[in-house]
Amino acid sequence: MNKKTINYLTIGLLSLFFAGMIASCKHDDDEVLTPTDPVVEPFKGLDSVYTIERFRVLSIPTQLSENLTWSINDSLISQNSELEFISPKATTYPLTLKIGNNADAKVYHSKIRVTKEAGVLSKYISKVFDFRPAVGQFMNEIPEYNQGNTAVNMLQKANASLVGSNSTMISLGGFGGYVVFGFDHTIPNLDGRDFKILGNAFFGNAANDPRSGNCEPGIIMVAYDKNKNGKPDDNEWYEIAGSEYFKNTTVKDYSITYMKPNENKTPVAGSEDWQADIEYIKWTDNLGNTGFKTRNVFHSQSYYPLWFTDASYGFTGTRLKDNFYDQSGNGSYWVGKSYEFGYADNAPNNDEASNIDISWAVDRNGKYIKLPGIDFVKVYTGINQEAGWLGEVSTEVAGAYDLRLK
Ligand SMILES: [Ca+2]
Ligand SMILES: [Ca+2]
Ligand SMILES: [Ca+2]
Repeated sequence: MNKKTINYLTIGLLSLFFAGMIASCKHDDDEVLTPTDPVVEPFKGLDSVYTIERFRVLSIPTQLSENLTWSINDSLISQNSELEFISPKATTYPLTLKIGNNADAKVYHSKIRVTKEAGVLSKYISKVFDFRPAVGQFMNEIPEYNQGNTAVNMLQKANASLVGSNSTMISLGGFGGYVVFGFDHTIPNLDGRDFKILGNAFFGNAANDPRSGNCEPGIIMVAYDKNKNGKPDDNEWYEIAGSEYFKNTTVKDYSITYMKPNENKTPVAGSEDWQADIEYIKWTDNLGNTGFKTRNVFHSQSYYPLWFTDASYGFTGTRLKDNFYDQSGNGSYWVGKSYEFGYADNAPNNDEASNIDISWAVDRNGKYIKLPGIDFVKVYTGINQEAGWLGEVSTEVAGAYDLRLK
């Protein structure tokens, strides 16, 4: 290699280097400037055909403010400026869009071709995004905490528990404790109930009310991945308005704070001279109440998530009326009443009450919102109650599945 060649090479490499720098600068600019939502062209009529896989949402934005009527055959399917269409069936639908009112309405025709998906879809949970439990008697046990585990490790364990068809149970602890999970497709919102959340609820054989027993209702929130970025964003969440939502016994925006306990202030948990610790974990709420989560004789490990290092932590959400009561009158037989519909871990897994209709979703003002489907679910414990010797009421989640994907 002569000197000239080396010079050319150097210049070439330098040019590449600068080109690379420019490219990377440009890339950075792009990242800053890229809008979250795609730019929408002005409406120029419908395409002759749209193609989408089943269990995916097809969006046809028009940006029009006139009266719109989207229909398939004779069925009206939407009156929004943006059509969001999803189908569980691979078939072709004739689509009609009518713009404006009767006499001078413009009518456009198209087709939506729904194809079978390329890969294999799972009807079960595909990913757990977040796990932040409250304090409770199953804390650090399901899933199991090992010395040195971090929040990342515990999230992996929640994934190992909940993903797929062989899911096992995790406990969310007392009020507010939550888990967030998602699916590998959009669960369509069709007529009736669309998905099921599994728990460990059962009705008591000796309960006077046949729909009472081990029912520990959890609030359900749902999110449709509107911006299609593969994760739930804050503005995509809606609460499922269960049977108690509109009652004045339900407290919205209830906040609770749990204080880390001094594990050494009583005799060693489980030892001979140890009694149930009735002043174990102090809590305060935004209504001015304060109380203690007790430690019972059945569970001697710490009830405070040991991977949380803060001296206190808290939650805000919808609080349901206490549902456990002492049927025996002497403290020996406590049962929890199942609420009618719309909660997790509130009825046996084979009961219709464990199935959820996406149409029950409401916005922050309690107004029903029509979602085409959902990609993510959040469940949190909706009760703040100590049920005698049973301890705190805590929602368990043991999986979930799409009722539409067969
Ligand atoms: Ca539905
Ligand atoms: Ca999103
Ligand atoms: Ca339970």
